[in-house]
Amino acid sequence: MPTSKPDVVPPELYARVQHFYAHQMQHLDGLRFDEYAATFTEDGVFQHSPDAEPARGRDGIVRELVEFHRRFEGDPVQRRHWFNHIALEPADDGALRSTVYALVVTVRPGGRPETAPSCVVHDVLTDGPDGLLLRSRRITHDQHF
Ligand code: SDN
Repeated sequence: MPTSKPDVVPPELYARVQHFYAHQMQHLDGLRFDEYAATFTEDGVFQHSPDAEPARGRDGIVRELVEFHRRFEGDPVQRRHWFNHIALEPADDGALRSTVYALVVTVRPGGRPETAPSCVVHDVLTDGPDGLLLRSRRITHDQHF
């Protein structure tokens, strides 16, 4: 008789995390930065690139995303962040560690999709009265290794 492994995440929680990511990344790709930032805790930390300073708090996250996206001003680009291989592990303090593969796909009108960067997302999620929220997100880029 197999014993239940303590590190196995219940399927319902796994599905909630997928649902959370789907809405969150559609906010980002739709340039709804306030909504994206609201998926973090009030004191959440977000580092989208190894060479960027971590942004702290929801206002700081919005400021960082507005600043980052200035490079696309006047450029009719659609970026989409594709998540796959969501690996969840319960942390000792009740939080949830999530490690995810992510590809950023870029398309311009009439153009072909370009895929870059290829990333790994290192998240810490909390599950409380407001549902799932990100305590921290750190993104590593494969070209830096
Ligand atoms: O929020 C993310 C991001 C993200 O915000 C990214 C940004 O620029 C703003 C979740 C998962 C992955 C990512 C990846 C990136 C890539 C990063 C740098 C770039 O596109 O050059």
